[in-house]
Amino acid sequence: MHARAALPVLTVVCALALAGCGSSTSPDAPATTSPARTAAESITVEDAWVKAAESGMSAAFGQIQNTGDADVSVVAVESPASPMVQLHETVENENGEMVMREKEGGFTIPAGGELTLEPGGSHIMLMDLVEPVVAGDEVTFTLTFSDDSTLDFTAPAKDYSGADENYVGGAMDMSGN
Ligand SMILES: [Cu+2]
Repeated sequence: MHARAALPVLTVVCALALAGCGSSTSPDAPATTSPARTAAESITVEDAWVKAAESGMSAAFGQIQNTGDADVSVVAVESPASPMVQLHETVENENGEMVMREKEGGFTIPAGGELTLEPGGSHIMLMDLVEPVVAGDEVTFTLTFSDDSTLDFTAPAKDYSGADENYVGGAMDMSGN
């Protein structure tokens, strides 16, 4: 009786899934192409701070720096500290008073330059604080740029007895007489 050792046929399928770096057929791209940078990648925010306030409005300040080679526009800003946050500028009205209002088109930071947000000037306006902002608190902001990229930054709160410009917004005119 023949004992035939049935050798199983090992069908080893070497399914080596295209490991490693695939064949990167370098397309003859012109040498001028550089990786596209988002606006957010060009921006840093320095020395940010928020004015401590019990309720109502407050404002954030700091330096927005643009290290890129193209102008950058901040078109919107959000913060968990207020359901409405605006980009404000301060201008002189016809009566010679300094008033603040929403900056049309947002903030522009020139290529290689910076924009200073400061009391009496441009600032980020918290329109309606959800809770008191106390000195030492950290308030987070998210800037949105014109290319839809975003940048988060955190600003500590501090006591400051200024930045009380009148707001000349339509629906929320706070100038009590
Ligand atoms: Cu304001």
